[in-house]
Amino acid sequence: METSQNTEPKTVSKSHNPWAAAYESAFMKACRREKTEYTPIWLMRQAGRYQASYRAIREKVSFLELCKNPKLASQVTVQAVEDLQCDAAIIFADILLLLEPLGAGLEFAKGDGPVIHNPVKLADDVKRLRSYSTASEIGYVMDAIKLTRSQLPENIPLIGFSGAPFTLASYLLEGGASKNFEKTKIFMYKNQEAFSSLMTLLSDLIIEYLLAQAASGAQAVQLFDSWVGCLSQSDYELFVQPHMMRIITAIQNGHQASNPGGAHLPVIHFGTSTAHLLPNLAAAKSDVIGLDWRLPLNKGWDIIGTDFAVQGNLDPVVLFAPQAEIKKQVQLILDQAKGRNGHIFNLGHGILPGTPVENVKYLIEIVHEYSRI
Ligand code: 1CP
Repeated sequence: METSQNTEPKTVSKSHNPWAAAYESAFMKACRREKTEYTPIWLMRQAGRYQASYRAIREKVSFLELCKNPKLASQVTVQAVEDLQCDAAIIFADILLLLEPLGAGLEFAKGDGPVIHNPVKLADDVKRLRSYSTASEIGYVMDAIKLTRSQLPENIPLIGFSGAPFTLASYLLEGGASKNFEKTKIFMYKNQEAFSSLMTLLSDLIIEYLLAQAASGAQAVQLFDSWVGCLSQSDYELFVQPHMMRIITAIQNGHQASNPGGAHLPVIHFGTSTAHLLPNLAAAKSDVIGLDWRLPLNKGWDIIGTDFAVQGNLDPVVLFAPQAEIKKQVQLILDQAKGRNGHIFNLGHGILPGTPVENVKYLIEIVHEYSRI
């Protein structure tokens, strides 16, 4: 496998620039709300258990070993794009990797999802979390990004990502996955100062991490606030929104400062069950807002307004339906987006493990075919 010799992002110049083709891709144009010849599509969790090639690799290595091996992580990332013929790659990693160097005791237990062995229970536990440098302690993600950028076709942009602080904090406080987020909310109400310190600590790491991913070759970044929809609007405003505003501003300013005159770094701000929070998400001023399927795409877009591109919003369960139903639902979403620049097709949440591969490929084909002008 070739290793990359020249992976530093460059400003767009007239001489050959390995970043120019990705910059002019349909995905990047849609992030900038420019007109595209067809609607670009990529899928959250496009690399994963629904693919036989992924399952074959996972028979040999654990999930954490896969994430920490840049060669394998890069292979899985590129394979998904080649198989699906989608319009963007997302680096293979996990939002929870950021928690491991804090001393959280991260484990992906077989069949049970993630486990945090040292959850935060008391206000003082926040003080015991160890701050660290993302470049050195999770440098394997940056290495995987460099390698992936050198392996991907030049016109396929590479998306970097991080969990957003609330969603990451929820794993630290619950000790794993949760339905009702009681431990998270009780801690947040009881220990408001410690909760704010935790959110600040995570936000600092996220900013450093996403800027390092961009410096290594990620051309857009997504913040996954998957579980923030469990909060009321007033709690979101008080406990989360200031942190999201700080993170997105710091990423955009930090990227500009290290690449004067260079390409803007689009930020995608994603959450689920956020219909009631959309004006608050918009206040953080990302470039793109990810919408789930609970609200029609056009209604979500009307709420956030025309200053944003949108990503979404097919229900992942529709991919288990007959292809005629998939086609109908895709056409509905594309019709709702018609006449506006800046739609990136995606699911409203990640691909589910048992999804039929042929339906995922069919989805991508019909999005391209039906949206082509
Ligand atoms: O092999 C396996 O069984 C591991 C399954 C798996 C995979 C393929 C996990 C465990 N993570 C991933 C990869 C992953 N996770 C990617 C890769 C890139 C791609 O999209 O192709 C990404 C972007 C994530 C992000 C992620 N991890 C999120 C945010 C998105 C979302 O789904 O809301 C979350 C919440 C996680 C935590 C996580 N990691 C893995 C699981 C099963 C979970 C969810 C646990 C839960 O329900 O709380």
